[in-house]
Amino acid sequence: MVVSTVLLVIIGVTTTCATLQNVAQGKSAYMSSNYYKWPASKAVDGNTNNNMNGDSCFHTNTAATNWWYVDLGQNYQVSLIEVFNRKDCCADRSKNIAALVGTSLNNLEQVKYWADPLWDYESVVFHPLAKTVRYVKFVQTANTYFHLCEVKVYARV
Ligand SMILES: [Ca+2]
Repeated sequence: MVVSTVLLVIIGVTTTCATLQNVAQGKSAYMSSNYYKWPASKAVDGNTNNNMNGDSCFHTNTAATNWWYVDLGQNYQVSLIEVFNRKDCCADRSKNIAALVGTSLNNLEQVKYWADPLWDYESVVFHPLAKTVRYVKFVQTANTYFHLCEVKVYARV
């Protein structure tokens, strides 16, 4: 009886635990301008290679304000956003960056602001309560180029 009760508990836990999955990978991404051969899609190609010559980071032109966003295609219950900065050089350009999320591009909520340059890896955590998100956008006001190598958005699926 004890064994069967334990088994039932284990089965119950297993079936109610949804797995977190990166729902940004391969989705449509957009940015304020495109520099050379590094479009917005490079930050959702599933590759965290942080060397620009690895061709897996996006890169805008220089501007007072630059932005990048991904459209997840539908609303998800997002628990975690991971950001991978460029590391081969110029990582300090990635500063004065606001992270915004929401279900409409016209009504995004700022959930983080990095005034100082990003580390190699940064994250935004929505735990224990996930946020309903379709768009994840970063707006950089650093009067320089904007480049990131990967953005991962984890949701229960
Ligand atoms: Ca990448």
